[in-house]
Amino acid sequence: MAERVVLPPSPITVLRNWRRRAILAMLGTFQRSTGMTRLGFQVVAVAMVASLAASTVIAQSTTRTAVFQESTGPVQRVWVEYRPPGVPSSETLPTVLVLHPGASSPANIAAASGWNAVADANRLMIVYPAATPGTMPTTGVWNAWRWTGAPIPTGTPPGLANRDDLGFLSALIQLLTTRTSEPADAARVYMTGFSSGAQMTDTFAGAGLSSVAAYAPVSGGWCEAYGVSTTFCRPPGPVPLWFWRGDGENSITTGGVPRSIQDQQQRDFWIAWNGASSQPSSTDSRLVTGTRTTQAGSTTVTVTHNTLVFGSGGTEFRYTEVIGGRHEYQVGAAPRIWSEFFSRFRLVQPGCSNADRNCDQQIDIDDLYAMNQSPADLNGDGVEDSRDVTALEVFLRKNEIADMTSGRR
Ligand SMILES: [Ca+2]
Ligand SMILES: [Ca+2]
Repeated sequence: MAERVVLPPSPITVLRNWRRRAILAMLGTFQRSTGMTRLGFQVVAVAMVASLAASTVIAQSTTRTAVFQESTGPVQRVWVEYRPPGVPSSETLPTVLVLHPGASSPANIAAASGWNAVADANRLMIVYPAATPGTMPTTGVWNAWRWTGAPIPTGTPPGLANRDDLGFLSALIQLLTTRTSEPADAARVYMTGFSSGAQMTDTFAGAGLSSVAAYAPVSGGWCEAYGVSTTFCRPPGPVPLWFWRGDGENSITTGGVPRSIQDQQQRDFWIAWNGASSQPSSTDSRLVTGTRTTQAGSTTVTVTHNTLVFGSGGTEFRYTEVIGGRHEYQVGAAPRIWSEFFSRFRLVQPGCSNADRNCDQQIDIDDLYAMNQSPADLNGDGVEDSRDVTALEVFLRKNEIADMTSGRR
């Protein structure tokens, strides 16, 4: 069956908050500063210049292509969408983007992750973007750790350095949330991925694009091992994020840094960034039986999920080590990521972090004033109250002190 992708009528502009510039006074006292200029913005036109695509429909999965105007020029991109059977095309659905690992494909990660079954049980749309431009089949890696200003990461394959995967994923979300047929809910878009796809998930989380409500990178490396400093990762506000790893991944190394160390670096970064305590707010250990799907077939296995929770709600970072887990999209992860995590979060104002209360694409003292006047549910507990103001104040204070200490300001 041939279908055409319905594109928005006008170019789409995405504000990318490259660097946060806070306006906070020293020594923990917030003051209004009128002398500061509002730096740190760059307008990136992510315009879709053409539509096209012959699509292949297999069950409820549909392969689509479109040409996006990325920073490098017009590029044809391809992805797979899944909607549960029987859902009307007019219905707006919460949507999860699932990013494949390197040398894999949307079809492979769909089979290995189990997200289509989660979609059936919870009435979701699942979108599997492909890293490689063009048409299916595709087997690329994501151009991760490419925050603005960051150096080209160690080991970047030739030809990949200029690919604008941040622009692609941002434009894809715009397309999904603005089309009239089979639309995604702009307040409830989520992102997860495995390996290279996890690294791209982290990259998107840190880029300040604010179109995704919560993230779950599964078994991916961390930027420092690729020679990229965390100082380039500057999301606008706390980022709800659930990181997963398998205890069988310890021997994987990047640039001589074992994954066990990379995972600790990632954990420490997100806890600090979100302003959470380094002491877990809760812990959980449970046996989980699920399906492990590889090219050899599917088997039923039982593993142990050991989870540490830091912070709470919208400032929450979760860290799960799977005992018996390999380098894989962890067994039993997808149903838990949806039911315990993604389903709790939504963007109050799509396109803006919930910490960016005045929606000007930067987080600063003005948001604290605005949050005092009219709280948004920053801590994700379903209530808009003074605890949300406190969450923002903690975030601003902790990161401002870190910025001054490290000389980033
Ligand atoms: Ca703001
Ligand atoms: Ca709240």
